Amino acid sequence: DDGYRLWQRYDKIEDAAKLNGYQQALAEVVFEGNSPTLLVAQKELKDGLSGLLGKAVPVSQRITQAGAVVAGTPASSALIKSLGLENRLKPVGDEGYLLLTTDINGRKSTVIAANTDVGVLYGTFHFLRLLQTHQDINSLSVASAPKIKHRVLNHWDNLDRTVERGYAGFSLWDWHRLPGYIDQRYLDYARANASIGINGTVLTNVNANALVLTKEYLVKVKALADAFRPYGIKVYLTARFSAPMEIGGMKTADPLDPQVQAWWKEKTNEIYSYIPDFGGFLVKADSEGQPGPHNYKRTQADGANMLADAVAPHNGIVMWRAFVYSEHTPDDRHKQAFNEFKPLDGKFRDNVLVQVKNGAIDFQPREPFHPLFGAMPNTKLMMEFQITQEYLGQGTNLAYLAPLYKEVLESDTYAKGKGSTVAKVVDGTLDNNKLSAIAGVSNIGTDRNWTGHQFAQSNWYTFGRLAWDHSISSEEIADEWIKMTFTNKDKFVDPVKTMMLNSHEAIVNYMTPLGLHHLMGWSHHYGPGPWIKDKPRADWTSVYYHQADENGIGFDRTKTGSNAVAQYFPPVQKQFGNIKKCPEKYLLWFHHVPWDYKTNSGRILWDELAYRYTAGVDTVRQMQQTWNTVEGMIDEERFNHVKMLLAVQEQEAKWWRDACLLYFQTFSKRPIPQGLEEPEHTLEYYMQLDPKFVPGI
Ligand code: BDP
Repeated sequence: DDGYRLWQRYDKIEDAAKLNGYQQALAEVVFEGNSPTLLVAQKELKDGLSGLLGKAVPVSQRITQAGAVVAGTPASSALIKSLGLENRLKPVGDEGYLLLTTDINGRKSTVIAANTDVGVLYGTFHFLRLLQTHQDINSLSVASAPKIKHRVLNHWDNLDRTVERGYAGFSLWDWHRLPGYIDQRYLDYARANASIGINGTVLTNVNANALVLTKEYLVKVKALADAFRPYGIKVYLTARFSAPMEIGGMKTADPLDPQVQAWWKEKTNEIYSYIPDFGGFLVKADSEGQPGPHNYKRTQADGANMLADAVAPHNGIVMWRAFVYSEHTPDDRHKQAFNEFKPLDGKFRDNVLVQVKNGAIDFQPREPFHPLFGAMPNTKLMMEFQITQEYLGQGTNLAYLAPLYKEVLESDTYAKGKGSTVAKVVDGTLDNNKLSAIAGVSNIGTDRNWTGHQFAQSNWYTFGRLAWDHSISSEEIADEWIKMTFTNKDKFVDPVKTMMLNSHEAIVNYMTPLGLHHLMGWSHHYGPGPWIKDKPRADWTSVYYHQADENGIGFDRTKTGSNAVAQYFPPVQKQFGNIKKCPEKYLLWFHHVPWDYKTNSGRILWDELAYRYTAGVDTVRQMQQTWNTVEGMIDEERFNHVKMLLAVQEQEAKWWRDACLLYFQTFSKRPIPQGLEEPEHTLEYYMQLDPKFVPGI
């Protein structure tokens, strides 16, 4: 089994009692209506039930026996309309659904009802998930609606099909064969997204190429949009700020120039002529070499509003990234986005969302939440998570990311007093915004199993599930995913769940424990590079972030240092800014701490660092042992795939530990604590493994 089917496996249920119960309860599918979306839902239900129950389940237009699964909207189905569900349907809105067990003319039936066709599709996937995870379906009374409106994947895909920070092959979008050739994979992709409620996809890299906005490409984009539409997925594009010059022949891209504004309006109208439900634009401006309003001494709001005005007549949105920082600004990189955006609060149009990364630096294994969350009450802020594992071991490491996402979403900003969580900022409830969004930088590519590492599928799954409902726990999501992806057997589910739940912390430990960050190899970000220094940009080096010297280690972001803590609300400031109160996981993020500082464990900082690095490696070894115990419970191909990658991960974890400890030891001048493994090689050995570090290369 190569993993292509993701979590959408409808193999016959093995547990005989469960199977029997479901077979009794589910006899036929009753479906009226034939919109493209309803047809997709109908097929899903028929295929899903037939597969899981191991018998052909017929589809009919009306109920012929007990055990009917009736799906539809009051508009598409007279039967659903006759159930009088209006009051219950109202609160679930235009994407939610109801799953109900009810009697229809004396026959026990299951109802999947929604206000819209896509709601029916989402309800269908939920219902199938219940069966895939062996839940009781005898007295269903479920009402579900997404907490966030736009749940969007960001593909960092280039037009030449390379994927920036992609570790799972090439881009799915085969521009060469589009628009004529619709690869089955596009439909499978859309179906997988729909199954977890993802309703938007940005096809192109934030480091944008204006060519995608030319007619030649727009007809290809249209073909993709047409393929995705039945699955409830809207297409978005990245807009290169300088496009009016690059493809429009203009001399400027100044957002306040009426001709530039007119160009974007016309371009946008053209896009909508191909794709009437085009979602809008995502923009990276004034960051890492991308052009932007700064080039014309304009603000981020000027830039965003120009595009917002162009898409507004079509109900489009603009997702304007807050990832703006510059090597010419002497200030701590942590502070720059806040300083740039906070003064613009209230200046953005209604259809602009400012897209903020979860932390202020850059998708590190762990970051405290970005101080912009809660700080712009008059602006819609959306979350950007990274699903692809740029800084989390890339294609070889098993990292289940629900705990990372949850930690950020549950962080309290104190913007409006206690309980003002990041999640409430993002879902719009804190500031009463109807327009809300969340983005995940995709980890999907042409690899047969889509994500490279089999377990990386769980992060795609998690992103969708949390985008729909951020209150679901990491445990629940892992539980569902394991059961759907592998098996329901407890002997597999329980240990593998533990392994997943520990995996993120393990990586934090062996890469960047105690709040360390950005120690990865230069530019590629693979493997340890704590020694990186003397590069054209200080804020792309490691020494900038760890600040190790013979007194101690860590970035002082308190009053005595960069004072980035001042960007948080006072209760948070007081916590992060006080070395005694700062959660140890963020210690070196906010404080420069002496080597002999006593940590919570009673050990001095240097020893604690060594223990954490070692604990990370040990956890990976435990993961290997756990995995070995499940041999034979699943197919050999996926078992071996994971086993081999865990072995690679163990090597890499050790590499990280040994390299970092040896390097930091040159400052701490203390021995590796007794009882802990000595590093395998010398520091010089590890340094020369990173060819980019060798002077002259
Ligand atoms: C960094 C990546 C870089 C991206 C950038 C971004 O290293 O490839 O272009 O973020 O988010 O994490 O724009």
